[in-house]
Amino acid sequence: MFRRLFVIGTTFVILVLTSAACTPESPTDAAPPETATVSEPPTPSATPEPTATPEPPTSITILGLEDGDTVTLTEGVLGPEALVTVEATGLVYDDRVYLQADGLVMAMERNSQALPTFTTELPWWPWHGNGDYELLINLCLADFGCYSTSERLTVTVADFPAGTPTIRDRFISLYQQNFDITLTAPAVSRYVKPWDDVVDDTRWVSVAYIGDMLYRIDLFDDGTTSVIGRPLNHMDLSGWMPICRPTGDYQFLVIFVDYGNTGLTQEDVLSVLDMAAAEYNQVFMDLSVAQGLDSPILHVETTGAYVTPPPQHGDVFPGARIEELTGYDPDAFDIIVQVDMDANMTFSQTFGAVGFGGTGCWDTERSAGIDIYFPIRNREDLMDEPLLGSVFDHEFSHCMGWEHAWPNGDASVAEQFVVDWQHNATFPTMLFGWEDMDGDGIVEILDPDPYGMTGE
Ligand SMILES: [Ca+2]
Ligand SMILES: [Ca+2]
Repeated sequence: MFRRLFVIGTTFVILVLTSAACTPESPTDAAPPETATVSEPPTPSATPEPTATPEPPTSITILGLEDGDTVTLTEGVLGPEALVTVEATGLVYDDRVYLQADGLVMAMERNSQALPTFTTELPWWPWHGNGDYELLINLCLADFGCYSTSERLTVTVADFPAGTPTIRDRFISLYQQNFDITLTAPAVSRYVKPWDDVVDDTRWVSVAYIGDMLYRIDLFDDGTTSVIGRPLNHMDLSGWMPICRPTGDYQFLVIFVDYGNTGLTQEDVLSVLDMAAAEYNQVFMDLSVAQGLDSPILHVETTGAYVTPPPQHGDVFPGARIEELTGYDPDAFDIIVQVDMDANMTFSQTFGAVGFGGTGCWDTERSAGIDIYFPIRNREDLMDEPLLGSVFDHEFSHCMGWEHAWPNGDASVAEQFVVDWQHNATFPTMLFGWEDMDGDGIVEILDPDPYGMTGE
C-alpha cells in the first residue's frame, strides 16, 4: 500500500511536465493539446514493503460534537460550511488525519510537526443541504496505508439557508450553463491534495459520461471553476484527441520492443501479458458484479506483438510504421501500447518521466500511434508494476479520461487511499459511472438517462 501512495505523489509532480499544454479553458482555439500524461517511475526497490498491520494510535477523538448534534454553519467562499476539531495522540511525523462527510473526503491535515498530541480543525461542507451527515475520521499513517477509525458520528444540518445553492446545486447549474444539459443527480466528489508539492489543487470534481462526450467540471475552494468537454470514441473539432468511454470491449495491441538487455524473452513477456489482461478483466468483472450485474461493464482483449532489435532507438513508433513492424493494422485496435524491454529506459529519458497514457478509441486514422507507453527494465518489472499497475490500471484509466485529481473508487477516503494493484488502485468507479447516482438501479455508464438527466 505504501508503495502506491509514494508513487502517486511522484506521479503528481511529474504530471506537470506534459500536462501544461492541456489548457482546459481553451480547447477549441488552440492546437490539439498534448493529452498524454506521464506516469510514475517503476522504482519498487526504492520504497519498503509493509510487513504488518500497524498499531492504531492510542486515541483519536472528535472534540465538542456528539452523535445526534445539530451543527453550526458559517458562511464560506463556497457557501455554508462547518468545522470539526479532531484530537489524536500517538501519531508520528507526517501521519495524516482525514475528515469525511457522507462518503466524500472533505479535508486533511498532517502531523507535520510530529506533535505528541495533535489537534486540528477541519472544515466540511453540507454538500447536499439540510439533513443528516455521517462524519468519519480516517487515519493515514506516514509509513503505511490508511484506515478508518472508530470515530463515526451522525450530525444534523438544519439551518442551511433557503435559496442558497448547495455544492451539488452549483454543479447542476454549471452543467446547465456550460453544456445545456440538466442533470438532477450529478456525480459529486472531492479531491484533497495529499502533499504540498503536488500539482493538482484541492477541488470538487464532477464528471458525466453522456453519449459520445465526457463533461468535466472542477470547482476550486476559491470559487473558480474549470470546465471541459472531451470526445469519446471519436475525433471532433474540439482539439482534444479521443479517449475511450469506460464501458465496452476494447482491443489492445501491445507491442514489446526488445532492446536485448533485459534477459527477458518473447515468451516471457507475452505470457505475462495474457496474465495481466486476465487479472484486469477479473477486476472489471468483480466491480460489475458488485453493482448487481452478471456481465462485465468493461473488458479488454490483448494481442501481443514483438519487435527486435528496435528499429527506432529511444522513440516510439509513428502510426505509419506499426503495421510494417508488427504485421498488425493499428486501426483495427482501440488502444496501442508500446512496452520497451530496455534496461536503460532510453525513451523515457527523452521526456523526463517514465511512461504515459491518455488517448484511445480512435475512429479515424491514427496520427500519432501510441496511446500508452511503458518500459520494462528487468524481470522484476515484468512481474510487478509496469503491466499490472501502470498499463492496465493507471495509464488505461487515463485513456478513459481519468486524471490525477479524480477521486478513485467511490470517492471515500478508504477507496481513494487503501490501495492494491490487484484491486485496481486507480479505478474511479463513481466518476467512471460505475455506480448508480440517480437511484433507478442502473449504473450511469449504462443508464439511458444518466445522472437523472431530464429534457433534451
Ligand atoms: Ca442510474
Ligand atoms: Ca437514470
